[in-house]
Amino acid sequence: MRWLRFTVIMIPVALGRIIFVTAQDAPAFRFEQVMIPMRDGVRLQTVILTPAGATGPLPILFRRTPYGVPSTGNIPIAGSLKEFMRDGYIFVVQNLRGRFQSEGTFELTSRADLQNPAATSETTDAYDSIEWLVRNVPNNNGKVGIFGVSYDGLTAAMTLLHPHPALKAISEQASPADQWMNDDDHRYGALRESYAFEYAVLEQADKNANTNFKFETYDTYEWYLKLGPLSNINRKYLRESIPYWNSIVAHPDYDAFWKSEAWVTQVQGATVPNLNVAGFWDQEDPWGPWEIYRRSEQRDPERVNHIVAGPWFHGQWHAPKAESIGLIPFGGHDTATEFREKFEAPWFRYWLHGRGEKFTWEASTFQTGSNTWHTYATWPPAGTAPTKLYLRGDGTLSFDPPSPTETFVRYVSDPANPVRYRARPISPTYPAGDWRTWEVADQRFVEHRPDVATWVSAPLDRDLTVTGELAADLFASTSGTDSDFVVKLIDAYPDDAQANAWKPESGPPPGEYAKSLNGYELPIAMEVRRGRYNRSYEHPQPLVPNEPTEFRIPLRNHDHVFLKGHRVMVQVQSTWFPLIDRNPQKFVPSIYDAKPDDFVVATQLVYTSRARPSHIVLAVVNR
Ligand code: PG9
Repeated sequence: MRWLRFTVIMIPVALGRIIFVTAQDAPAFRFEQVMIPMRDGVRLQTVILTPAGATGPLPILFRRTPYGVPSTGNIPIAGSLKEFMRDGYIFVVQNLRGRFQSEGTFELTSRADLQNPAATSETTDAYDSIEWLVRNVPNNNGKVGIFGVSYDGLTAAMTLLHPHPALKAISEQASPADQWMNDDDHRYGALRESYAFEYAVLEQADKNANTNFKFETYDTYEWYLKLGPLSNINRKYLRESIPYWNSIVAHPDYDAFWKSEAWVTQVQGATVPNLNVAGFWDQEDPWGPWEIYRRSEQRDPERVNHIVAGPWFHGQWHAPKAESIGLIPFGGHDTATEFREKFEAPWFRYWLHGRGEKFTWEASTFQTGSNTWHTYATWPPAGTAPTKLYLRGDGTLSFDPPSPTETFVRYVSDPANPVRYRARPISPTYPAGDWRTWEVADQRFVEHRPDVATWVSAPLDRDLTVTGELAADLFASTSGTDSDFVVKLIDAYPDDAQANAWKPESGPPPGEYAKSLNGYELPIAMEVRRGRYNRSYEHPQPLVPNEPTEFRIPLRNHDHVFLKGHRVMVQVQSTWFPLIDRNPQKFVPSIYDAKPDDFVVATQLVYTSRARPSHIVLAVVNR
């Protein structure tokens, strides 16, 4: 992205999200580095940035990260920092245990065993650090806020399990919540192969660095395909040197290991005011914030648990500006600045400075399609109705139920020729390239593959607004004994859509026709279901060959308007590579130990009849 290039100093907020700033002559902050002792004696490298010339006691804004802390107080003021500086905070940034100069071991874990007084976790490390900070940082006002995106957000979110009394507000942003169920590493047990592997290397290859795996080929699709079975990652490359990767392959199912990682299951209510933040096109952690929000809602008498969601890739709300994602414009809004000015800064201002208004809404979204901000008194909002959109035997989509005649759509899935998840060449995940925006990629690049089944509605005669949780209910069979089903819900733009984005008189820039929005197929929701886990996450079972089976596939929360004239589209496929590892399509005890011969071609049927009515459940507003 262009704004990457003219940056003088970068403060890593978390990988993929960076605050960009322009260096100033005089340091903006007084810089101090300390080693803060935890309850087990391990000391964590912590940087304290006090605004130069600050007068009066200030609250502390704390961020905990595995990615490295600033090394100077000469930090230019931009992004969130710009908005925060208007109110005044002492900023504290800490490396997690085992990262950079922090002592201890970085396990890349979100386990929190609060019953065991000897156990440490991100919950206890945050608690111990806040205790130290309020006692030792000069001129603090005794109030602490914690925030961050992704891993930094996880460390903020985990304070919910046992908040220090001085912790008055948090904002978890794109935090994962249960790494087997969703977000970075898996989707309901289906391994996110490229991400899980590349991220584990990034954070565990070198304590003092963020390490990008060196691929031998430019196109990682080719690399992962040539790799063959997943066991070759350790056999040929890592040789068991990356503990988190070893854990992943040792624990294919939802066992005690993953259940203890699922820290969110301990959340039973709102323990501290929390502003959850989610991106609708977050390519890493789209689910965690909603799950943290949902669990905190179980008990929130003071109404201090809120969610803000917008049209963003992972952490895009911290970019200097967010006026579009990929080719998709946001109707003239700079949604990043708007987010920070309307939500993030006022949030901490209210809870830490005691100024401004308490939020009275439950959820705020930047609704995609209509490009407008909305606030909701409840989530999902009143007035939405779960509405079934049926996949029909003739390739259409309709709100009318299908006929009783048994019909289906057939395709053949071959793990040797998997459907790519984005157009080749597929650059490595890190350092962030096309990865950030792949979730808005035009799906025409796979539409005519014979192993991608497509359904499409007639052009809409009026806007179709969907606000709330979406799902797919697929009736399907496979000739194999295990299989994946990937569902994509797509907004298919009309052929003249570009006129609405570029001014008609200017038209697309020369040579940019292929990049136009005309006929664009924009994914709104995408998810995968791994057949072996259809009945039980703990005890995978083979599918019965050719037996029609119901697969329920959650598609998460959304707020989108399919505009009049657009069409709704659904694609179903059985590979999504190398985002998701290949299912051998033959049941084996662990896919991670599958042998080359286990990978077989399978014939898939998606049923479209009244008895087996495959459909999408849309949360439709006032249709
Ligand atoms: N998505 C990254 C991550 C968070 C938590 C655990 C593992 C990975 C991140 O961007 O920080």
